[in-house]
Order: sequence, then structure tokens, then C-alpha cells
Amino acid sequence: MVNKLTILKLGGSVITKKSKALTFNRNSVEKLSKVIKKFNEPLIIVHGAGSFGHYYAKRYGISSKPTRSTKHVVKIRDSMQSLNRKLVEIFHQNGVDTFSFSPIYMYHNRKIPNIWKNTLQKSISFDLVPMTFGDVLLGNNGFYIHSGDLIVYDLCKLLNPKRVIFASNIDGIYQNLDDNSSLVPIIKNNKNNLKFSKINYDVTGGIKTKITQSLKIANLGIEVQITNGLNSKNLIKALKGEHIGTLFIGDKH
Ligand code: IP8
Repeated sequence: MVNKLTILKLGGSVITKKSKALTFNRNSVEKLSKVIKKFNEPLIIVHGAGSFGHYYAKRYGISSKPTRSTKHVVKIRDSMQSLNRKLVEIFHQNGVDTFSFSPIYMYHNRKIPNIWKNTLQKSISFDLVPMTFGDVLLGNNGFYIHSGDLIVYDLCKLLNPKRVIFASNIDGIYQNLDDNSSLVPIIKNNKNNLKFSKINYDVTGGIKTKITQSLKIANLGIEVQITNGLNSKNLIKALKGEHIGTLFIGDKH
């Protein structure tokens, strides 16, 4: 079967208002659901935590180290469930039928077992859009934060999609965020020698993690692009394969 699958990561910056704790961006999600409805191709969505999960993760100081505090785990997970519920409701109202679940069901020993390949492919063949999100997972030493960006990478290894789109609140990667003309059109194994400031820092690493993950995915031979998810026209173009943001080129090209 020719793989026509696209994986779309909806960053927290396009589904929540990142500067305001626990604030959902309804307007943006309405627009995103309409773009996705129009796209009408095999798709998996992974969404980020934005001002929901990241708010609590930051407040409780949980980033790379695991926690045993069930109170903290419950707060973060509840916030992610509620964010996911809000998204799913709007998607369903706009005719995008999601098959949504916490990644906690999917991971076993920090890996996605092969059996999920079949489950995901079958649900896509029924015209469902599988949807999952960055969440808190249970490891050997307690609970830890697992970013949606890492889930995207694991899903790529499992399903080998043709394309991955990271939808963010910026048009792509900027050499200098204060200079609109410094958008980097192509990143090749970070030969561009990008320097990162504290911009967009969140508990799972923000832009820097996104670049690392994007290059790792590109190295699997998959097309990866970061584009602006707040701009419907750009997003639909990127989903259809147009070069509109920052494109990542891996070793296999
Ligand atoms: O926003 C983070 O996921 P991300 C998950 O995709 C939590 O990095 C719970 C903070």
C-alpha cells in the first residue's frame, strides 16, 4: 500500500493561549478543524499541552525528572484530558471524526508496541482521525512528562508517514525572532549553525526540541515542515506538500 499518511502536530501555541494559564484558543481550534475537514486525507493528529499541561508541569517543577506525587500527576493529566475534550468537541462539530486517546494506553516500556500499527491503520481506513497528545506516562521511577513531539517521532518509526507538519504560532524557524526576514527556509542536519536563545522555552524544550525531533524524523526519510497553524491558508498548503515554512532535510536526501 502506498503510504499517504500525514501526521500533524498541533503545538500548544495554536490551541491554547500560552501566556494565560488554562486558556483554550477556541477561535483557532475552530479554524484548524475546518482546515482538517477540507484536507480529507489519511491523518493522525498529536497535540501539545500549551497553557494547560505545561502550566502545571512548570508549577510543580516536573520536566526531565520523574515524579511520585500523585497530586501533581492528577492535576496535569486532568488538564490534558480537559484540553483534549475541548478539541474533540469542536472537531466533531465540524465533521472531523476523531479517535482520541491518551498516549498512556499506547506506550509500553517507553515504546509503542507494533500491535498499534494495525489499530491505527484500521481506524484510519474507517475514515477516523486518530488523535493523541503530550501527557504524563508511568515509568519505572515514577511518572514523567512525555512531549507530543516525541510521540510524533515514535509514530513515524511505527507508520512511516509521507509527511509530518508541526503547526506552531510562527511561520517557521527564525534565525532571529525579532527579524521577520530571517525565516530559515531549509534546515539540513543543523548545518545552518542556528543559535537558540531562551525563546519559546517550555518544560519539554520548545523550539530546540522541535528542531532536534524534526531532524530525527527527516533522517527517517520523511518530509518534515514547521509552519504557522494560525494561518489557515499556509496550513492547508503545507498539509498538501507545498513548501511554505521551514523544511527539514535529512541524510537520505
Ligand atoms: O506540549 C507536553 O507536550 P508538548 C505534555 O507536546 C505535558 O511538549 C503534559 C506538559
